[in-house]
Amino acid sequence: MASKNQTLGEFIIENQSSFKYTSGELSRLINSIRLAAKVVNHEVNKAGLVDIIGAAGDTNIQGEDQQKLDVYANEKFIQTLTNRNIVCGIASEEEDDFITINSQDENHQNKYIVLIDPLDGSSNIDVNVSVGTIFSIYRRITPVGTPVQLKDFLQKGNQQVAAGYIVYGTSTMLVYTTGDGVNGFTLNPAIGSYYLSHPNMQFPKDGTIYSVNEGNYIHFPQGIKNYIKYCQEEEGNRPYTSRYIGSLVSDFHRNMIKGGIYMYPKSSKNSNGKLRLLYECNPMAFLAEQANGKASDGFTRILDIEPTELHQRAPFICGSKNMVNKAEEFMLAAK
Ligand code: AHM
Ligand code: MG
Repeated sequence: MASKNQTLGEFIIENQSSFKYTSGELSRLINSIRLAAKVVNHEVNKAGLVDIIGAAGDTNIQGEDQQKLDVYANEKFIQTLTNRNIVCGIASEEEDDFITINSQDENHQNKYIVLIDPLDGSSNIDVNVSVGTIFSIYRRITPVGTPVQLKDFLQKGNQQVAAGYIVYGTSTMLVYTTGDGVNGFTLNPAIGSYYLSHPNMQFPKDGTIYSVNEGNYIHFPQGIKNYIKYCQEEEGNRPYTSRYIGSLVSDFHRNMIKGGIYMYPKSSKNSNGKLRLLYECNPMAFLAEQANGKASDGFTRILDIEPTELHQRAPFICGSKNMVNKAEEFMLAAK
């Protein structure tokens, strides 16, 4: 039984048997993400000291080159997942191609692949605004013991076995699902452990927050323009509140707790929007559905989209079910 003073480590062990493929491998995988996240968190927290300890591109006191935080986070996650030998492949928003692990070793039996956006919203770092890490886990479809192939990574989102994010905010939280609801853990930095602080997270069915970069309004499809006007009309619980951090993880996290909708639609400038289907939309869509919310590209369920390339983009509308349904109605009406 989940209790609020439970650590993430205890929670993983206790819930391992409720996962449909009980090999312990997935638990070990989530454990390594938790570990890498702690290291990245430590670095992100120091970002404000950049004038004192040196900016990216400088050399620090040990003679090491200072890295940009997104490059650092990318390396940390890849290193941790590779060194612990628990995955057979990794794809990252920061890498052009996927990484094959242990392709030389015929004995390696690893079944899982990870897709990761190591530091999402990184333009917010310099101004001390929350950023996040997003991860998505699948079972490979090619035979165990052979090198992974592109098709292992191009699975539909509905095949995910786990997904989650870390939000480096006023506190650091790890929120994840293995297909059995969504649980949130808060890092106690004094002890270095994550504690279950938000068991069984749920999107309220309705909400009063809309999150969209309205600066792009002129470029949006008519359906989105109409929906934004609807959000701003005076009627019932409207006008809604506008809140846009520009960090997907933080906007999503707030909307899941308070009730709201996040939109990154296509525009006349970007025909598929900005967000990446595999690293951003799919994991957030899986979390949303597991938390009783909804995610759509305006017409189609995100998790049913057939990926064709690693860095593919998709329009993304995600949040409280009734709000996403309403936005879809507007999209359909203006089609
Ligand atoms: P990134 O992967 O380059 O950080 O871009 C993703 C981020 C999201 O976190 C955020 O919601 C969005 O880009 C903001 O984009 P914009 O500045 O165009 O509104
Ligand atoms: Mg990103």
